[in-house]
Amino acid sequence: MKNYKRFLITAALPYANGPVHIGHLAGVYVPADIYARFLRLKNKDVIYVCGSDEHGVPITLKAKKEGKSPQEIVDRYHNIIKKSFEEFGISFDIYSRTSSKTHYKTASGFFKNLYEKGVFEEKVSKQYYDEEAKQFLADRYIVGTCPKCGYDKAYGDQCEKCGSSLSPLELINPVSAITGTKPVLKETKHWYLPLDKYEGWLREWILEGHKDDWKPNVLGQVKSWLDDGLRPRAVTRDLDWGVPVPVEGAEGKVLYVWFDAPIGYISATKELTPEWEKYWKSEDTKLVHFIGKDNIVFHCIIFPVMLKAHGEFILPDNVPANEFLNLENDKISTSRNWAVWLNEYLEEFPGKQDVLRYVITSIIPETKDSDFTWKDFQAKNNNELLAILGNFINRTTTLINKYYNGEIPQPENLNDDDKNVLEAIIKQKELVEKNIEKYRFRDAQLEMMNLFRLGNKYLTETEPWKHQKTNPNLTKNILYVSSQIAAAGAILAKPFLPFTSEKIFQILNLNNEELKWEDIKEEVLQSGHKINKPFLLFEKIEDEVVEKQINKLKETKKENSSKVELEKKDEIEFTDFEKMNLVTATILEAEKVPKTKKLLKLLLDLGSEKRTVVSGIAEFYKPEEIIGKQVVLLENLKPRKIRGVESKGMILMAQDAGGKLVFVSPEEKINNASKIS
Ligand code: B3M
Ligand code: ZN
Repeated sequence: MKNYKRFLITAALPYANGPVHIGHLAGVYVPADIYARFLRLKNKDVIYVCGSDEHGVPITLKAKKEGKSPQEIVDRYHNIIKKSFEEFGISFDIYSRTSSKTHYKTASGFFKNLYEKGVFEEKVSKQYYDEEAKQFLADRYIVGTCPKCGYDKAYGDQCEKCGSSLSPLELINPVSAITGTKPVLKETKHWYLPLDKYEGWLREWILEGHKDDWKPNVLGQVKSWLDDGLRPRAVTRDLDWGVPVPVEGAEGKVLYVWFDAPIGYISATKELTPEWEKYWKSEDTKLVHFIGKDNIVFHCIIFPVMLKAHGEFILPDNVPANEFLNLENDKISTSRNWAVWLNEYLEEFPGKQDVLRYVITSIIPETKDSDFTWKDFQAKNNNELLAILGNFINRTTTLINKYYNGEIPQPENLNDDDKNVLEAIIKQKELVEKNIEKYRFRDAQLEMMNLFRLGNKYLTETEPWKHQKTNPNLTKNILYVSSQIAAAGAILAKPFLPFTSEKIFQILNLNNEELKWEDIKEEVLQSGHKINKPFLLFEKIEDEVVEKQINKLKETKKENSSKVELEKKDEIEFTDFEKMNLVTATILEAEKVPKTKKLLKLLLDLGSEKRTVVSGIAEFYKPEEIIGKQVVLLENLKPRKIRGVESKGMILMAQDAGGKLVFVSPEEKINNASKIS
């Protein structure tokens, strides 16, 4: 591994079109924050930069919808987002924004540099145009059916269902997102970054050079992009919100948001320090981009190509992208309001930032999607933070105050057990360190907690309160050892639980600023050091409190369900309908498909034959409650193997916008195999 002199940590710039939620924290900002805090504790030269991404279609669309200017929208959300991050202790060295002057200059200069080097291809092509809005429709301004998976709300740049990256011309039945009208094709000129020319280099740099240190999910996505073949990508757009294209003949055109946004990392660094070049242009700097999985292509392919083409900048050493966080088993969604918003959390759980940080870190979607539930939140607060960490600090410091007037006792003849516990300080420190360096923050936090777990167990087993009268030296030894765990643990906890760590320092009468990673030793507190009186670090979270949150989400589900909007589809012929053989059938048997959450295997009575069908209804129906139910079957659907079971046909279900599924059944019993027409 390379020995770097300094670290430049970036976290994806959130779009300033809405507040941030727990998914953002878990995927990007908390892991990056742990990493940055850890490096600072190790006295490394490190900067952690971020800012609001204020361009792009989601912002202009929102502005249009609300009858505001894009600037008004980004001003509002930039401030909300910035405040939430501050309150959660996300320790950016700078939180900038892409509407800043510095950014305009930097992004513009970057484009010009590539332009003058002749990097871009200039092309006139036909693009979709909305004649009513008098505007070209790029990216999210255009919606249609995904050619890859058939999802009918795919955007011009991406299908959110299957993750494919798209171009507007690939969409089936495209319509304008502004007016809903069918667009026409019109010629326009744009500048393209020839990604295809960098394919060989990307393969070598990432798939060879980083095959052992980048995460498999990241390498996998990069490989599939490269295997698909890269194409030149337009980096300009016909829009009026963004950084103007700084060349002649480009009036009315701006830089593509994904061209300017990553340059935002550079602009933010410039705003932070006049020494910004030291971070961006020296091979001694380790650049790490923290992002979510939907941003992999931009950070592993497009931005590196831009940097490479420019030539003066370093490339990322790693891009530890995370998967997605779900909420109560359902995809987090802004439009369905299915999220825990940070600003709302803080109103309802004031002072409990570390609880959320802790729970979130324990479920960072490092290798696969993970799930946040309020029950788990409550359990981790009550059974871990309070019962282990809080309890240990409280017992240790209460006893030291009670027996020694707050002075750390002088140990004498520590026994093997005591020594083993002290040695664990070093062991746990190394484990935390190793995991953080490999971007395994869940395990790192677990090992931090294990030190407190060990301390708690040690106290419970040695029972110092029992020996105070009979063998006061024994009690002294135990409390000396415990106080070392408390102090070392407080430093160890600092990257994860900054607020709690600070409180423990206060109780221990230590200076938060002065203690560093190297101070995590067998002796952190000297005998005679005077500590303060303890106060509670965590409170029990009662059932009612989390039930309130769960009910709030249930209400959201209900509201979403009642908001069903008629979805329009293209006209079909009667003969199209006739192709479908819809018949009645009765469920004879039902069982769960092993190792799946959603699937039931059903045996159906079709009159003259029996049929096996696999149906994704297990979250809504229990096998035993649907036996005997008459349903409608699409009998002639091509058979499919689902989880090893051959499924012949499909049962008709109605589904509302909240995702709820119910059977479509005949109004009264009728013979099986009766035809539906
Ligand atoms: N604005 C965030 C997103 O896709 C996007 C990141 C930019 S990082 C340069 O949600
Ligand atoms: Zn798709």
